[in-house]
Amino acid sequence: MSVSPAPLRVAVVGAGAMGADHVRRITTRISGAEVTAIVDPDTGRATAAAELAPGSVTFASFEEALEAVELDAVIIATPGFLHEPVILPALDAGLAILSEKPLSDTVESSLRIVEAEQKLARPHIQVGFMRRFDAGYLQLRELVERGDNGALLALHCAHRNPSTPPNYSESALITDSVIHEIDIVPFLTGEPIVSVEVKKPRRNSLAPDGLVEPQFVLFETASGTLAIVEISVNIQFGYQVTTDAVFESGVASIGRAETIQIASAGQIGQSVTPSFKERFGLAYDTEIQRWVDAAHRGEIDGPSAWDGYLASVVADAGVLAQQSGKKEPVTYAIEKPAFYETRQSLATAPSSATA
Ligand code: ISE
Repeated sequence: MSVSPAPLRVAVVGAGAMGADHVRRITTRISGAEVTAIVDPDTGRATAAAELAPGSVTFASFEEALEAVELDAVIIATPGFLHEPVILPALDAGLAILSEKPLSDTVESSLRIVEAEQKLARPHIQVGFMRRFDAGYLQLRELVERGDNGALLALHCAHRNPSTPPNYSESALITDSVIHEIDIVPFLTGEPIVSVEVKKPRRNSLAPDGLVEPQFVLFETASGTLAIVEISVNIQFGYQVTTDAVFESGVASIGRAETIQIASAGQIGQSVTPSFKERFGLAYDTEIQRWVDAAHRGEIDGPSAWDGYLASVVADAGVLAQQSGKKEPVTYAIEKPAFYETRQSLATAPSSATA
């Protein structure tokens, strides 16, 4: 008779919207894990999140949690600039780590993390690029790999948010939002991004003062595939992420048909998800379940810290391109270490992408 392993004891660091969402997810939908610690200097937020996870204890700092309770794993859902101070001690403690995107806020910090991780025997860090677990993106990648429609030539991506949180800056368009396309374009094409250019159309007057958006970000991959990303972050109507992939003999589209379409009273309508939490809810569930299962095996099962480092290099060039108005080359300072030579397996997903 097989005995189930003891649940992974997880600390969630950062009890804002994303952190609380993960606490709820682990407590209600994920097997093999339990939230035992919640870390947030904001006591009100920590307590509210702890109410979602019976038996969890709140702490003001990660160090306090490490000293006080036994932990196997940590989910880091704080802003990017606060990731490194949690990741480094978590690596020292040998914990399984799920760091929300971005891995960190600078290339230098991402490199320090990658270097620190390589002192261990195997990767411990998975980065929260949840789109890699979304059925549509997985089907699109399979289509590219099968080559049924010839080579992939270009991607039209739309990334639309209804509104921005406080303190959302122009660089956040790249480092907080387009960072997802920065990860998914190499995932789909199998190639690194080699240049980035940013164009700014007429400004949306509904954006907060000083925020120049929407923007169009043009990525070029090593073989010349182009990806154009419209990033609009105050578009009001809801949250929408779509991709149209142009092949030599066909077009595949994902992201438009998540919900039922209703024809009624002379109109055809479909609801739009209000935020990324609903649009990518299933992808988050799959991501966290696979991370938990992998942690029990002593592995990661998704984007690594190396992927996080690559994304931070492209994001840097993207922020430069926002300022310069020019096409900026992307230069990766180091080659991929052998330590990171494992390939993420493709999840099986129902088929709906067409070409
Ligand atoms: C947010 O942090 C996310 O990660 C969402 O997926 C993205 O669409 C949004 O623009 C970001 O602010």
